[in-house]
Amino acid sequence: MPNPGKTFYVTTPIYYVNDRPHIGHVYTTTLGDVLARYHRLRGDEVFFLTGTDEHAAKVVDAAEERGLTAQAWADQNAAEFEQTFAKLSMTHDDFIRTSQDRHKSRVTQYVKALLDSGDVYLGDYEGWYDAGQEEYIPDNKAQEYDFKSPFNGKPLIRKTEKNYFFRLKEYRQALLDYIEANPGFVQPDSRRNEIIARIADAEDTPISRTGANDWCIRVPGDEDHGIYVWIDALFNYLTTVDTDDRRKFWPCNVHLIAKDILWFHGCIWPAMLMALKKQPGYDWVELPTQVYTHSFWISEGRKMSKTLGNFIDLETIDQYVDQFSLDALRWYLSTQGPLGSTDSDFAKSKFIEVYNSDLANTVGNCASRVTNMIVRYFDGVLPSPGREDQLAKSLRASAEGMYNNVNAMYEKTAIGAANEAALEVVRAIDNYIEQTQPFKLAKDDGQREKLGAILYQCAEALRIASLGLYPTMPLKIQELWKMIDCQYDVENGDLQAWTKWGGLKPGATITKGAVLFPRVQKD
Ligand code: ME8
Repeated sequence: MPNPGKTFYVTTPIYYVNDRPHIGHVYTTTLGDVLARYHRLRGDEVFFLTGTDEHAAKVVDAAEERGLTAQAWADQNAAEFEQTFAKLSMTHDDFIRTSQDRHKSRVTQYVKALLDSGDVYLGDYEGWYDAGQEEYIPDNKAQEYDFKSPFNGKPLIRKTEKNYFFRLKEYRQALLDYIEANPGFVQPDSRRNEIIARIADAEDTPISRTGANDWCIRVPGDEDHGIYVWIDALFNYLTTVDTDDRRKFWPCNVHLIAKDILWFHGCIWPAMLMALKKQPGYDWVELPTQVYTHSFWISEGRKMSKTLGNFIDLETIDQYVDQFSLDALRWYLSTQGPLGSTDSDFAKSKFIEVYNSDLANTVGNCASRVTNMIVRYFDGVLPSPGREDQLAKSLRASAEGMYNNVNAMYEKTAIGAANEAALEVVRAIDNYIEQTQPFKLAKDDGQREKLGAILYQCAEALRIASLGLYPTMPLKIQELWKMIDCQYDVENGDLQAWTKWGGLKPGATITKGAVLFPRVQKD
């Protein structure tokens, strides 16, 4: 392993089991998968976590409506998330469910430690609650929202109850100092500014609910209170790796989330970790390196909604995979998605445009051209590189520069830009072919050596580009590797060494293979 001791831990939110998986869940998990694959390819030891958030009050209601126990309903729906992610070739290393004992016992320990230290205390709550989001809303925010949920428009509920509170207010300054000292902690920058503004008036926050039924983790030592679902849920990131063989993965490198849950991840979560870290036995609990907050997918220009019928659900996702391939879907999500602070539109016409221009006409076309010419002119035996002229040198420089460019982008979670940096190399090959016109040289026997050198350079640059594209398009790139006689141990990679010029050896067997991305007509 080229990066001994270097670990990379990436998480997605754990999804509510009441919903069926949709494009939003698939999006965040795809981003996690791309990062995980990239870091494995680099040689890091990776832990990629996703899962389900199960102790929401609405789970009990939904189960009752169906005459099921909450556990049975959660089992059924968690299985759907697991099956969906398996079908989409996600490579998570674990799938945490908050109803599992391994999670419940650890959460009980953490909350006990916070009760013992006085960071959690019993008090009275009177205020607003967004039942759909399972979220307590401060008075000023409730007013701003006109007492309706900003997410589903339903009226906020007035709650008066005895609650355990976390002393969030005491951590205000420490949080602000931490965020200032670590500008990469909340990304992108616009979200960092948003969270700084909100932390400035953070109040102590409820972490329990009363009237709890059996569907919760109890507050230790108090049978009347269940731990508030959000507090239970946030701890998943820690419970899953709080074992002797996994503690090395902490602190988490990237928590991937969307803007709807920034408050919990950018404020409450780090504050709870700060509190826990002070307790005996928890000095290893550092803060996560980054909370990366993407925006939302909308669909065909409008907010996704079941009533509008523009929801990108599992059936629609399947159709895209059948028509364009899974890797094409991953490409669209990774390069056109809402990684920044604006929402992105999932629209069929745009999908086809991007598919044709990036995949059919660029990656796929370049792979076909290069392999076809080597098969046609050299019987599929890779020729020798020969001498490099100026044009060849510049192609080589583009390929050799890719690793640093791609790496710098992945370090910033700029997944779209990382893909663009790899695609640049493919474009450089296309340019090189336009400039050197190998199909013309092929007509002249006296130019065989030159023709061979050009095709070697194209194939070698294509190999390097393919490594940069692999994390996003693992299946198609593996097909391409078969065509150019390459094999890589992608689980234990050495990307830096593999992207050095000269990996392809003259004499290698090049085959045509199937067209990677057939062109699609816009109808
Ligand atoms: O909030 N576009 O779960 P959840 C992009 N259980 N991403 C979207 C999206 C959209 N339109 N809609 C949803 C919860 N997502 C809690 C999390 S974590 C400790 C607990 C994605 O099922 C995005 O990642 O409502 C968002 O943050 C997440 O799904 C919310 O999933």
